[in-house]
Amino acid sequence: MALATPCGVAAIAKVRVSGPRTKELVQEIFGKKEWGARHVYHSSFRNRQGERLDEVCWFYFEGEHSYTGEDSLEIDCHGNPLIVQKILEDLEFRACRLAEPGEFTRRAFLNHKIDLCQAEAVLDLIHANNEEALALASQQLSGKLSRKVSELSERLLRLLASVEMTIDFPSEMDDEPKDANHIREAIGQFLEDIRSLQAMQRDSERLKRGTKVVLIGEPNVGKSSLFNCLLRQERALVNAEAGTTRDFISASWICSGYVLELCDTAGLRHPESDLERQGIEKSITLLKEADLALWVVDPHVLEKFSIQTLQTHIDLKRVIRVENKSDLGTADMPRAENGLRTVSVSAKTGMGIDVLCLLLVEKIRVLSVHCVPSYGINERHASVFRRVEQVLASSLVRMDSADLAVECMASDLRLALEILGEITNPYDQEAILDRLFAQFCIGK
Ligand SMILES: Nc1nc2c(ncn2[C@@H]2O[C@H](COP(=O)(O)OP(=O)(O)O)[C@@H](O)[C@H]2O)c(=O)[nH]1
Ligand SMILES: [Mg+2]
Repeated sequence: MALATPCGVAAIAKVRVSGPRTKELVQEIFGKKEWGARHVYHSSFRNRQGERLDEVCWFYFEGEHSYTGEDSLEIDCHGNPLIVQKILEDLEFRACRLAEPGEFTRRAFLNHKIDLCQAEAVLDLIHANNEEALALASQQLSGKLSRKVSELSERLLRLLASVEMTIDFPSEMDDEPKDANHIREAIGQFLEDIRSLQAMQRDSERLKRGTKVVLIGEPNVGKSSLFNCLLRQERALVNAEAGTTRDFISASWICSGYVLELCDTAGLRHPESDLERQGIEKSITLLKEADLALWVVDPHVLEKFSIQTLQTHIDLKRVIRVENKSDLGTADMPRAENGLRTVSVSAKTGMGIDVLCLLLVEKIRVLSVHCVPSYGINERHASVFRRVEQVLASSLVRMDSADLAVECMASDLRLALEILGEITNPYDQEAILDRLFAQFCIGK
């Protein structure tokens, strides 16, 4: 049993119970002899002493039709933490145990309701903070990656069958070189496919953590002012004195539905103190890790920080040049050449901020369009693919140097198949399950 909704005051709180004794529990608590599965019932929840704890709605799910694959009960009570506590205490008296984090999903996996990459997708679905990540997690939960893996396994099985034919009926294989070529080609194609799956890991992870946008530029150009203006709150200190921002500050910012991580950094100049030097080093590190950078400049002041320096840290395609302080009038300073997207804004009056947001969204879309993975590949999947790749690539090399017996080829293919299966059904199950479900909340 567990509370499945967040702790705290809310309209409704949901308590979940799962396990073989659920039926007895429903009889005991609600005093019913018969009830239908997946129907809503309205009853008083009375504790063992007969004291009414709340008016609740409850649902019963039978065996394989439940989330966990076992008989389960969901109780919707009023969202008062005190009521929830009393209900949980009463259930404990009735010999229920509090669930571990992710235990409901773990049971769903153990009862074959979902496979492991679908269980991972449940976690991704709950934590997705942008549309693409949500769509990806939802597809994964419906079994998209699982289907891909079974298609890949099918291909390996077919290859194994043709290799085994060669072993069993060597005399009938009058066309042997053609057959070897076919196997070689099929393995080559297979390797290409799993390499492209591995390459989807980087973008899958960007989607999960959100796009990182870094404000970079010389001191006093108005980076912190822009940071506050975009977030619509006074988060960063703003001062006419140069070198105000020493440490970087980051905040979550939702821009046209995209969840971004916006970072304000220390201004780039020759540092006047050790502390400022450390701040500047951190700015450069952040710039290198950034998905996008807003290069803030004050066009009324001669620039010392050059575009060439910028280019050594980030691809200019990922940069927008923001000319700030436009409320002070147009400036005569030369604009950056090189086709950088430029926008004129005033962090003070808010002028041009809408255009900047549009440009930013356009950049994010470009990143999204070119970099939306078809499958959500996490580190565990990528490492399985890497191991499959190693086995098959070495097989191919030995096949080319003609020192690979067909029997060995067959055993390599069997090994690759076994490893591939770990995506949906891991070999070292307990350890992997413990690691995965520790990231879940209690009640999921
Ligand atoms: N007129 C004008 N002043 C600004 C604008 N943005 C920032 N400032 C001023 O420029 C100075 C430096 O701003 P700050 O945000 O601390 O710059 P940072 O060092 O780049 O973070 C402050 O005095 C701000 O009030 C703007 O759009 N227009
Ligand atoms: Mg600042």
